[in-house]
Amino acid sequence: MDEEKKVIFSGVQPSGNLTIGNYLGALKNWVLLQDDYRCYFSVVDLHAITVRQEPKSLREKTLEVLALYLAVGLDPEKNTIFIQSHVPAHSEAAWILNCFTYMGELSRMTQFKDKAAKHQDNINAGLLTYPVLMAADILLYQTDLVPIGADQKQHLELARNIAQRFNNIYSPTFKIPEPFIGNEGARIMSLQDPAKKMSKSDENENGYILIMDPPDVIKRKIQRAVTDNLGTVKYADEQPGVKNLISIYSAVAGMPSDEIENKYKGAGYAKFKQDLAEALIEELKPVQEKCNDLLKNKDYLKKIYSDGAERAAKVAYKTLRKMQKKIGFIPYLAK
Ligand code: AQP
Repeated sequence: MDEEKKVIFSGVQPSGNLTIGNYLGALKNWVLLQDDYRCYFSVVDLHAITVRQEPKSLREKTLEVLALYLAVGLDPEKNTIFIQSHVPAHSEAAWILNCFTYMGELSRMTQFKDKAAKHQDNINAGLLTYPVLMAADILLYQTDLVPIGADQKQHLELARNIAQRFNNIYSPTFKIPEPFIGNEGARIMSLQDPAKKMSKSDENENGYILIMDPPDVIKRKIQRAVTDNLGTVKYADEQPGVKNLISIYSAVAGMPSDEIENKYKGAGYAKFKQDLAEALIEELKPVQEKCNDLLKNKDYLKKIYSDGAERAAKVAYKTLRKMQKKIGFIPYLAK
């Protein structure tokens, strides 16, 4: 029965504390998918090291992201939840796929150009080959659908091209993944610069709200969020700061933007911001409590990621063996 479900792969990098961007754009939507799809949700630590990470912090963040997956309601029985580096097939497949990817394709990627500009002191090869590892993540599980934001479209297109190229050179090996267009995942922008995506690695902490931020911090950051001097709560491109706050409110309260506009007609920004902060605090409270409880139970988390890695590895190695065989590698274990 489960075999008939379409396969979804997605992940978050443990490159910082997760923001409400990660929550509203990814985690909250994943929970809605778990009954209808066979989902692989990975904490993609191999991806995170394309930017320098402090070892202790990377360990903590990896566990925290895992705990958040569970805290938002992802069921470890229904989904395969695992840490990417625990399944070495990802690195092995990425190396192979590197040899089927052209330099020209990689250097065209806008995310590479952005990240290279941002980390000029560390433009490592991993930053360039990041989309090949992402292709490996996706293709190893014969993924049908990948939930992606606009910024990942180019990477998924590349994964499709690599898969088609490999399939053409040898024989059908990979399923060709499609983008998943589900419930419109809100694209949350920085609270300080609404032209920029809200990012966990933003150096300005007022630009983001973390899932784990305490109530007083959430209130303060919302109060300081950039708006304008028009004074009307309106979902309009001319008011990008207010528009972003309405998107957040809408995603949290499940209320369409026109209803929010009506609710705050003539009310000014103070009341709107106050209510938004309250709504966020309420939304995040149970997630924070659950996450804190889980982080106290390291043995339980260990069991979750160990079981997850075992389940993921079975599927991933099956695809990897196929790749190796087709290429002409001599199998060394008769499995
Ligand atoms: N601002 C956002 N709005 C909506 N969705 C978002 N996502 C991230 N930021 C927003 C979604 O979260 C998932 C995982 O993201 P990621 O950690 O793998 O990488 P990212 O997109 O690069 O996220 P960050 O926070 O910006 O990380 P850093 O700062 O480390 O680069 C994806 O599904 C993404 O769409």
